[in-house]
Amino acid sequence: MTYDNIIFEIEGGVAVIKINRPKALNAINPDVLNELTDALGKVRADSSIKVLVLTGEGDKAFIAGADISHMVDLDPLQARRFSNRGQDVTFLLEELPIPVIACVNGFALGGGTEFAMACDFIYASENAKFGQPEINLGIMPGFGGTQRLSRLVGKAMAKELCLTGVMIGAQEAKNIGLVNKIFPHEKLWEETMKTARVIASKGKVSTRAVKQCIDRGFDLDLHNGCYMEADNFGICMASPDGKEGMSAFLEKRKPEFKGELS
Ligand code: DAK
Repeated sequence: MTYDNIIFEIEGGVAVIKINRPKALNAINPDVLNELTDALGKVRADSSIKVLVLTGEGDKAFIAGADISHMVDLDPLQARRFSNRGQDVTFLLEELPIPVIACVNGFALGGGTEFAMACDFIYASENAKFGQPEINLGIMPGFGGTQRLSRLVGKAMAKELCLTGVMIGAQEAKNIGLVNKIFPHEKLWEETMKTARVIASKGKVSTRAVKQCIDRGFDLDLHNGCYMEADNFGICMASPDGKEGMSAFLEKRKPEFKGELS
């Protein structure tokens, strides 16, 4: 598939997907969803990719939401299908076996906040703005916003944001636990890639195990979560990367992780 609405690049072990509709502030339409689905399939299938960064093209927006000009004419069944397709993309992002960083370089509204929340963590420019403004359009979040926001920032804060539709800046988003780190706008890309490369230098078996244990364990009780952690710990210990990492420490050298399971 050729891409007209996203840019997909691989640099070392880091894949980058940029939503590429800067004139519409990277709003999401069905073409964007199709292309994202295709690119995420490629990311999943390419074992050389260790980390994914999701961002928006241009200086102004990560994603300013679902494309309102597309949504305005949808009937209820088409709207449900559009919502399902957007939600499918959030699950593809969330369930990738590699870590995904959202690099939020401007507006992340509606579907933009929702896509960012489906990533493993968010780095934001000090110009970034987050929000669930669907209520201002007479609709509601449709790409998982009511569900992921409440899990990330608590029910009361999620309700306030979804019910008022207000935009919040990067600092407030960090204060409520939505954003991990804020950078000056011109440093955001460099800092995001720095972290992406750090994670890409680790063993893929252990990065996958950490992501899965935190995600899958979150909805479990502590005992079952810890049981799953012990199983994954065993897999890491049995992997060549586990042997390599510990041998390298004892031999006082840098480890060379291969990311193989056996
Ligand atoms: N959709 C389509 N076009 C958009 C857009 C959007 N979400 N956001 C911006 N644009 C377009 C503008 O129309 C404008 O196009 P031209 O007039 O130049 O052709 C261009 O991008 C530049 O925008 P502005 O001129 O408005 O730029 P400003 O700097 O003045 O304002 C802004 C920036 C981000 C504050 C403003 O554009 C804005 O308020 N945009 C809308 C933000 C928004 O409401 N986002 C949430 C969208 S709703 C569901 C499925 C999904 C969803 C809900 C339900 N189901 C199917 C049930 C999700 C919904 C959403 O995400």
